[in-house]
Amino acid sequence: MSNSNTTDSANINPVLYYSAFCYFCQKVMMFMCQRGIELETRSTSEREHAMTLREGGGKTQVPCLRIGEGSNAKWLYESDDIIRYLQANHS
Ligand SMILES: N[C@@H](CCC(=O)N[C@@H](CS)C(=O)NCC(=O)O)C(=O)O
Repeated sequence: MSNSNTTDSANINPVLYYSAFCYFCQKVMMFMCQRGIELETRSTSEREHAMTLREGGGKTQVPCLRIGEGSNAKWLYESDDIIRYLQANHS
């Protein structure tokens, strides 16, 4: 992953935005469970988290993995891409 900062964003615990009713979120969370990957998760049923996701990532689609923090944060959508990222960085 290219990053012009000295901070390695892969080392910062990502945050998973999800909805309990979303199949694609379940798929990501099942993968995490199988691999023993524990991340902070935020449900978009909480308005605050839904707004943060929309403002940061540009859309309310879930699942979305926030990688890094602040203005350096990357917002990774698409369950398959999230699983690939976790496989490479957190397995
Ligand atoms: N191709 C996406 C599909 C994700 C998707 O369709 N998410 C739905 C919930 S199951 C969603 O967030 N819909 C509301 C929205 O896009 O704002 C993936 O694999 O992650």
